[in-house]
This record gives sequence, structure tokens and C-alpha cells, in this order.
Amino acid sequence: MSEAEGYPGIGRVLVIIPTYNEAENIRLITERVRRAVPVVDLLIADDNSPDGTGGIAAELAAADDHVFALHRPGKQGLGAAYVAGFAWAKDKAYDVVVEMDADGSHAPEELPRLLDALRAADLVLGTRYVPGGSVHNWPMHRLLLSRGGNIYIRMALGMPFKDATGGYRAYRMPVLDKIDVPAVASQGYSFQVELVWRAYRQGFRVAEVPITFVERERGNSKMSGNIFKEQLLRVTTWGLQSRRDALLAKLGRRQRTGSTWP
Ligand SMILES: Nc1nc2c(ncn2[C@@H]2O[C@H](COP(=O)(O)OP(=O)(O)OP(=O)(O)O)[C@@H](O)[C@H]2O)c(=O)[nH]1
Ligand SMILES: [Mg+2]
Repeated sequence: MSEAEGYPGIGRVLVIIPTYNEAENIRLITERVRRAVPVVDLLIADDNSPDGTGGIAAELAAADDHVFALHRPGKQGLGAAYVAGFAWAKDKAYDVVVEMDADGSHAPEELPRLLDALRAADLVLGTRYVPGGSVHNWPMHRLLLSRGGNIYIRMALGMPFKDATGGYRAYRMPVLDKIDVPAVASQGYSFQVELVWRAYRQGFRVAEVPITFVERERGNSKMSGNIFKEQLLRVTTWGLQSRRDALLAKLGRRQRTGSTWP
């Protein structure tokens, strides 16, 4: 298959890496992506990082025609950076978009596993919590928070997925078209949850593949207590809304048919 046709059976793939103060990581992750899957393109979406990540991204883009940089005016959160990156991908007619962190937590060497699974799916989630998946160098409290959060999400939303908060995934473009990305209100981890939730409700095929998640070794985390609270609040609201909608639909059906059977 020629390079112009992209990844075999999948098409043209854009990996989006949002960055905020990732000067210590961005070169290495770019090299790793380019080496692991030479056929994909890469977009670094930087929020005018004070540590100069944007300048490094511009250098990397100038040196390699598979690498692009999107310079944004200031820190607006992970979700907003992805929304802008998705629009960029749509404009350039990519078939598939991949989300990946800059800090090395998501191994580019595992990207073929996600892309291969996308041949039989519309959205592939890289999942820490299935057999073969793992988390390295996380303190126990962080692991418990993440696993507990995912159990809560499964119960509240009735989705079967083991890792709805993860940020290593591959979307076919029609999924992003259909789920009205600009309307996604969440930031933080709930941005990731909201995207799966919207795709699942639209009936898209969602697959999970195991990944090896490694905690960042360099640079600072942007995770905060507020991000966790946002997730809890939003997931609870969506869960209640969806139960209300299901109930109203059932009542409407009964009224129409005159049936009193559930
Ligand atoms: N453009 C942009 N990128 C961001 C923003 N916040 C976080 N990121 C990037 O999003 C990715 C994930 O952020 P992290 O700080 O690693 O969040 P985390 O993985 O929950 O935290 P750690 O476990 O400490 O790594 C990284 O590539 C960040 O640079 C933001 O406001 N704007
Ligand atoms: Mg991280």
C-alpha cells in the first residue's frame, strides 16, 4: 500500500498531542510516534506553553512533513485543544484521529494495536483495566480513584466499558462528525467520558484494547481535584437524564398503546 493511502485498511491517520509545558517530552514522543508508525501524521496542539513547547513544536514541524503544529493563544484546557485539533483534522480530510498524551504515558509502540482494532470498530479505547492492560508507577490512591471512577461511570451510565476516562484512543471521522464535538461542554477527564458516552448512545461500535500506561517521568501534571469533581458531577447528571428519558419514552409508549405492561 502506498503512503498516500495511509494505514492499511484504515486510511489517513492524524495523531493529536495536546501540550501544555511539555518541553521535556515533546521531542521524544514525536520521535517515538514517527518511528512506531511512519505512515501517520502528527499534530501538536499547544496552548502557548510558557516553557517554550510551542517553539519546539514549530521546529519539529519545519523538519518533518508528517508533523504539524497548532498554536493556540493560551491555556484553555485539554478538551478545547482536542476540539480545535479535531476541526483541523476534518479540514484536512483525515479518516482517523488518535488522541495521545505528550508525557509518554501512552506508548506510541502500541498504536498499531489500536489502529488494527479500528478495522472492526468506529472508536477504539486504549484500556488499562482489561487483561493485558496495566498501569505503572501510579500511587495506590490514584489507581483507586481511577478504577473507582470507572466503576461509578459504568453503573451511572450503563456503559460496558472498563476504561472510559483514558485518553489514548482512535476515532473514525464519522464518529466525530455525528457526536457534535463543538457542543461537548466537559473539560478534564469528563471530556473523554462525554465523547465515549455520545458515541455509545449514537450506536457506534466501540472496542477496547489493552494498553500499558506508564506515569509521566518528566514535567508537571495538570491533574487536579477540580477535574475529578467535574467528572463526578457530570456523570451523575448524564446518568439521571438518561434514566429520565428512558422512563418518559416508556410512559409515552404505554399511553399510545393503552398497555399497562412494562
Ligand atoms: N493544549 C493543552 N494541553 C493540555 C492542557 N492540559 C493538559 N494538557 C496536555 O494533556 C495531556 C495530559 O495531561 P497530564 O498533565 O499528563 O494529565 P494526567 O495524565 O492526568 O496527569 P499525570 O498523571 O501527572 O501525567 C498532556 O499532553 C498535557 O500536556 C491544556 O490546558 N492545553
Ligand atoms: Mg499524564
